[in-house]
Amino acid sequence: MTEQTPWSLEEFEKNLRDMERFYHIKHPYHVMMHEGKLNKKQIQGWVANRYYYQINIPLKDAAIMANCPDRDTRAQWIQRIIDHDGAPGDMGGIEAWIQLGEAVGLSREEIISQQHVLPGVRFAVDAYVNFARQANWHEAASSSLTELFAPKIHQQRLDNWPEHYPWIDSRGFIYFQKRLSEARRDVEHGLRITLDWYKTREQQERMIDILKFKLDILWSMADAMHMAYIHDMPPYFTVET
Ligand code: AHQ
Repeated sequence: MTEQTPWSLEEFEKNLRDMERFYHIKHPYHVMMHEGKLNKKQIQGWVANRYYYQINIPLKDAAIMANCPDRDTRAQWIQRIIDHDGAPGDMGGIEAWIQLGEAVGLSREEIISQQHVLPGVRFAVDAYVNFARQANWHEAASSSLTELFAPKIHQQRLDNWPEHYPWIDSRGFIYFQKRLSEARRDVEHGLRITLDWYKTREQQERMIDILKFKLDILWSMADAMHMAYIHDMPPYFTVET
């Protein structure tokens, strides 16, 4: 088979951005959320489950740093851990997420206990962290590029939650506001690493597959929540306890 011609940088970036069609903004759970069709339990379920994703992002980013020998990359990447874990004068995204949980009526203890985390959500998040631990650090770094599409979904929440969910204390929106700028900055760095690293057509197509793997993670998390909170079919719902 003849070696296929690599995509130009413009083609490669376009093909990455075209993966937006698989983004979880299209998942019925998120569509119902943005249309104001979720009830309090369904919003609480989403916040309580996404907490598990949020506390694992710093572990994922630390795994990437542990595998990355390049000092300049690490000096930039470390900001992602600080954004979530916090620093003097900045409560951090995990604390902001707990505040979102309290704003939707969950207690701090309930959120931190992970008692609501569904097996399907846990498996998807753990798959992401384990991928970051085992993969080449460039591939793990590239997998964060689903955030190319994240500002839009954060902005949608800021735009329509106050109208659709007036019972949610606006303190809870701090997280989404934070991510708007952080995601844009992270994507700039992640895109640069990605466009510089994948040279052959085979490597470029591997990157598209990696991005699809991460999109599958986000979609699968929403699937687990949809079964449990929309169809009222949580794991073992048929089992007599
Ligand atoms: O709140 C999110 C976040 O901190 C991150 C980190 C980044 C990564 O490293 O994979 N991805 C991500 C995402 C966050 N929020 C999601 C949402 O829909 O609220 C979107 C998600 C992403 O697109 O990967």
